[in-house]
Amino acid sequence: MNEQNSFEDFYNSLLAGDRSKSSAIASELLNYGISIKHLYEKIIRNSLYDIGKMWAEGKISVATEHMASAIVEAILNDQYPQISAMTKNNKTVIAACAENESHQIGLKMVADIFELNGWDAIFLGANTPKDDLLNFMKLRKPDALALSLSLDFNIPTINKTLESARNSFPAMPIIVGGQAFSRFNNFVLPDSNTFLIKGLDDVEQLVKSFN
Ligand code: B12
Repeated sequence: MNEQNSFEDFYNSLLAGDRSKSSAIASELLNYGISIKHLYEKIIRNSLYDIGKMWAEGKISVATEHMASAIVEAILNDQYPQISAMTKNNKTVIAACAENESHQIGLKMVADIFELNGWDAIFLGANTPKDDLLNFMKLRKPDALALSLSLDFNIPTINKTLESARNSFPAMPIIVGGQAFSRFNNFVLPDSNTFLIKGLDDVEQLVKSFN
């Protein structure tokens, strides 16, 4: 297997809207023995980052970007049977994007890493209103909360969510991540049980420390 060729084939098949070829490349890579984390970051995430650049430069349309992200979401969902087949540890994480945040693919990858490590991940996805999230958490009593943010101008919004979650759940681990935090360098973690994590290796390491 040549990883660079696989990356280029995957990227091109996303741009062409070829769902079956994109899906076949992902399956071949997993059959070849690469890990889910590697597939997610080196092939899928990096393809979307390049697609984001093309979109920002006006070289591809919004429609093409939507098509590519829809194919990616389908491929992530296709992985669920192997991801959830682990022994469960009776722990639950709630995974949500902050209010006004529509970028949910990275968060879905994070939820899958929790699942791979025996957790149940309740994936709420994009644009989760703060009060609804809090009410849902009170109902489901999770063991951890994972919050994702891609847009740096949404930092004040996530701060309000963090404050409310911490008031209601004083000891619960809260994990935040997403591209907003690499662009906004002044983010201050509110307490020692809130973790700012960049990539899936670090997510897995942290999750293992909770098990
Ligand atoms: C697809 C996409 C969309 C889709 C999202 C669809 C979906 N279902 O998620 C849609 C069309 C909704 C969208 C909308 C917009 N988008 Co957009 N989008 C993208 C694109 C191309 C890919 C996003 C993605 O999935 N990346 C791949 C994932 C896997 O990467 P990731 O999110 O970084 O996740 C990784 C880590 O960050 C981390 N992580 C992520 N979340 C979490 C959470 C936790 C707890 C942890 C620990 C880790 C973690 O783990 C992941 C694996 O490594 C990006 C380009 C890019 N650079 O990403 C632009 C991009 C993010 N979008 C951008 C913009 C500007 C917008 C819009 C404002 C455009 C507009 N004018 O309407 C809107 C905003 C809507 C909103 N309110 O949120 C800009 C943001 C620029 C900035 N400075 O903030 C980008 C960078 C494009 C660009 N080059 O300009 N977008």
